[in-house]
Amino acid sequence: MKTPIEQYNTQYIPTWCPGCGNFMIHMSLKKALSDLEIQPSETFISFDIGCNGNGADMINTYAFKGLHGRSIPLAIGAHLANRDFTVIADIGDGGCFHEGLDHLVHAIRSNYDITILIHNNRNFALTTGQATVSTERGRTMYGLPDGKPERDLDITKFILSISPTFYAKTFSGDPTKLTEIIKEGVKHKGCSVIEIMQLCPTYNKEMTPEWFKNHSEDISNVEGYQRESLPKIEEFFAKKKNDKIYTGILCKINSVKTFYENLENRKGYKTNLVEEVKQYSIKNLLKKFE
Ligand SMILES: Cc1ncc(C[n+]2csc(CCOP(=O)(O)OP(=O)(O)O)c2C)c(N)n1
Ligand code: SF4
Repeated sequence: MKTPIEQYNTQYIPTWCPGCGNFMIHMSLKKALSDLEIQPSETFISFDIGCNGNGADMINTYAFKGLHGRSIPLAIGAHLANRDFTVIADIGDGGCFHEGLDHLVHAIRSNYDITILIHNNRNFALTTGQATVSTERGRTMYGLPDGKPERDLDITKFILSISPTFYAKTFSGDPTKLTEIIKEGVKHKGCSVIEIMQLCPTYNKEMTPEWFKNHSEDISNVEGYQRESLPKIEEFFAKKKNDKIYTGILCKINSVKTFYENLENRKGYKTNLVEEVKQYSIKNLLKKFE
């Protein structure tokens, strides 16, 4: 059944700052689900803590807002309970690369069939702009009047080093491309990581649309780039000498089984865990606590 985009709207009004990239990310997510004809009642999104997570009230799907850095394990749990659902984890760069970094690593490594949307605004925004691992070294941030002292982490190389089966990098200021990438990520069988460079005009003033245009290039412009070969991709980024941000689908590997497909004890099961647990009564177990 066709899913009009309005079906994903709620009565709540966003409180994001004017010009915040979260508006476009939300709109693109709704458009992608609508284009894919995925019903709100067939979608689960786990939201993180942060400005990104404030979107939880503004999209009409099943949603859960957990602790900071934990939206990925919540999504994994929901997916394993009911694999008929489209499951998405929404998270900021602070939650993803600090509080919840271990969850990102294991989600990718295990290849759970979920989509992870990382809102990378290069700071902890909700708590008024502290430095994250993706804030440029030397940048003056809240609590760091002399600039961020730590070395940078190259997020792209880091994610590629965990052997993702789908990794894309894109920009909140280009909703058309963002929508297409979300659609590809949701369709991919396995863990799809979509890192969205997100406009945050309040605490990341340098990253304007103009700045992004001058500092990025679509990977499809790179002749001979092979997004299906991890060794070739890693070689490309290892040799990269410029400071360009490459966008688009950087990696798409279809030959790796998902976590569930590798589970020997679930082979042949046609049912989902949510249906199976209904067959068990926990009355006797509860009696112990009476
Ligand atoms: C475990 C834990 N650590 C820290 C906090 C405080 N905290 C709440 S929101 C936030 C910033 C969130 O930054 P990010 O995840 O990048 O999301 P953004 O606000 O930038 O969208 C922090 C540090 C918390 N709530 N829980
Ligand atoms: S602080 Fe930044 S991320 Fe948060 S709502 Fe404002 S512009 Fe958006």
